[in-house]
Amino acid sequence: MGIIKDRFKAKADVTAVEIKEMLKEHGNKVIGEVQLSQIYQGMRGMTGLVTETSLLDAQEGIRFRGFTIPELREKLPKAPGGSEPLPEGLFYLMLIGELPTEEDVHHLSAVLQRRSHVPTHVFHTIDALPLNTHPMTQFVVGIMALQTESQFAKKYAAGMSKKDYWEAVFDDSMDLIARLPHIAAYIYRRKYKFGNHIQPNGLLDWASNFAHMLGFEDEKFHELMRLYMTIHADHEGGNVSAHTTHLVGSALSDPYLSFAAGMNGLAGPLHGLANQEVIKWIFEMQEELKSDDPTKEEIEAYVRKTLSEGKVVPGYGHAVLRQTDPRFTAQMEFGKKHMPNDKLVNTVWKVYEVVPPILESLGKVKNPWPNVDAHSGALLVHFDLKEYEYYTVLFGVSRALGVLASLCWDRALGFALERPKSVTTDLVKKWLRGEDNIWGD
Ligand code: HAX
Repeated sequence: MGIIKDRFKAKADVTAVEIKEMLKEHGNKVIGEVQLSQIYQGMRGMTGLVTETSLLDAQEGIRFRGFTIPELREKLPKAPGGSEPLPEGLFYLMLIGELPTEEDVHHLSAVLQRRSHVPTHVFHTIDALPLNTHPMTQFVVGIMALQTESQFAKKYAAGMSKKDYWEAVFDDSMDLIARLPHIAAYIYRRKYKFGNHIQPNGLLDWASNFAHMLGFEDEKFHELMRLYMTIHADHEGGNVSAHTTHLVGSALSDPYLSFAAGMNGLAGPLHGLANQEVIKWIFEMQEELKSDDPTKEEIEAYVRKTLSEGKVVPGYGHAVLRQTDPRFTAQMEFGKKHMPNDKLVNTVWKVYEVVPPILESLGKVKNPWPNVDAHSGALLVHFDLKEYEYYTVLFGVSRALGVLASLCWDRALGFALERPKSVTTDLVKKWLRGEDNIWGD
């Protein structure tokens, strides 16, 4: 077995024993309570999942295996001459639970390079779609076409022991992560660059090679991709893309099927698609105001207009976070370092000053602060990646690192088929009238 696979298995075996013992001793301990409103309103705050790779705190933001984003930017290995973390290092951390050495990260980059070949039928399948197909649809179709390569599906069909599930899921996950940048870049070049494709460069790290295949050679853009791929990778288990991947995986659907399902969730405007919505909203504002440098007063009026039309302000609010998203802050720091005078980036910062008090004044928005999607588009536009319908694909490539590391853990820990109980409103009404005691008194 490979070095990373051995280390992962050793860690997972220890955790599996710990969980078994914990459940033997404490399995019937009660965790919190569920209110009626929670089952009608998106299960907010209801603990119902175990996800080992990261944990979200409402005030502090995300921690990956205990490390905050500023800590990761400091501690994870960098590319030569670079100052942003290599996302391979974050994947290692999520998978193994320990910070990698530079050597570990080089090894992982090389493993991903070796596994990165994409069979031609995948590109042919994407080519069969009309050019105006949304990039996220093309991405999901590409992932589905790649499912022919699933080791898990082949081994399961041939008859695989339960104890070997984890290994096939591990191999599929590594293959998928290795191949996604090529598929994603192919979609970009197909849709926006007249099908003028760029071959991978085997000497580059995973994110840098992705930037290269997209057609961007500015080293600062490669740095941005390393940061982007790191900060978008994971946000604990309950968000739509992570939860969907986990849920579908629990039916023993292979990693290709599970990840494609998760990506369909990421493509929703309340989730990952918000990154395209933000920049679209700003472009529309610029057009309406006939200005590429709107004042705070002009932005305020535009925000109020958006709300009065019954729309959300994209990039603001969160189901769990109650502060400025540290992923927003990391991107703001990148902007201050590399492009402090960019007008669009400055508009994003002005929006940041204007929107929170307005949302707060509505009295119903639980979190008036920006999330990850409020910033990313402006940085991409700075480097001339203006095709905002493509942005969620970038998010999706990054998200693979977290949700697939989690899927490896799910199978290594033998997690069960997910199947919560649902009820009807009729039954709830009967319970409220005391005619049914489904939840006791
Ligand atoms: N603009 C206007 N109204 C907002 C709002 C915003 N940015 N955020 C929340 N609200 C409204 C909700 O629509 C809801 O209104 P109604 O009661 O009239 O339905 C009310 O405030 C309460 O919502 P909430 O409890 O604060 O927020 P939710 O947990 O229900 O939803 C969302 C969280 C992220 C979906 C929400 O804040 C939103 O729609 N934001 C804009 C879209 C966005 O940026 N999504 C990306 C989120 C991060 C992410 O997943 N990235 O991938």
